[in-house]
Amino acid sequence: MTALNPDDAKRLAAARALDLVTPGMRLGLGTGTTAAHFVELLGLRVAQGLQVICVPTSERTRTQAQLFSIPLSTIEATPELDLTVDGADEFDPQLRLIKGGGGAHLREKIVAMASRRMVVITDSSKAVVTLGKFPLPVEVNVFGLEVTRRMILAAAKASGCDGEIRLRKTPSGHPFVSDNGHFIVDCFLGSIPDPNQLAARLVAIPGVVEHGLFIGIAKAVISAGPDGVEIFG
Ligand code: ABF
Repeated sequence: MTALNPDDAKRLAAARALDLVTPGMRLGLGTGTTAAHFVELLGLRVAQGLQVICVPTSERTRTQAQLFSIPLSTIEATPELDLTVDGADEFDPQLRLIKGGGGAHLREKIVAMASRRMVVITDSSKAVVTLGKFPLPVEVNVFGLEVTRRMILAAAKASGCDGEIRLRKTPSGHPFVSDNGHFIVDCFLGSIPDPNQLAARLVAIPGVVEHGLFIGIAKAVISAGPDGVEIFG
């Protein structure tokens, strides 16, 4: 038997999530390579006549969905969704997530929280016992960047984390700018012993627009790997 490579695993998880979609649903579409598999598979079903209306979580996903002629709406016009399917950078046994490696976590969180159900699709490499090996993304206001960065560092230390906070840059060396016009800093913490406490401290910082910890939001994680598909939650 050939081993499942990570991309096949992502597609398998996406295919499983597609089973949750029923005609007439209002869907949130995630961002990232795993979510892109879901969008593509959904597009094939739409071409066969499935009727859904979708809200994308990024301009990238909007463009991809348009290529597949998936009917789109905005979160303003469709503020209540039935299901959001999105990827993650890490998930722990309590289904707490780190998201935002793709820089889209603000819209992803708004869309997920507007949904009756948020389901995560991943390859099994994203499962961790303790969150934090993946750098935690925090979307920040451009004004006061250095002040905000220092406050994030202090919040991390007070929550038992140690590490570095770095401004995300593009390959050409410019600051990465999110779809919402903000910067992103990545918190290289190694381990986050108390994600709930860190999340509470981060939201209290004025320059923080949104952090990439998703706590109590995902209802299930569909994880695919060499041993097949596992569903948590
Ligand atoms: C989005 O895509 C993000 O929140 C997360 O950072 C990333 C996961 O990427 P991939 O599916 O490409 O591994 O869901």
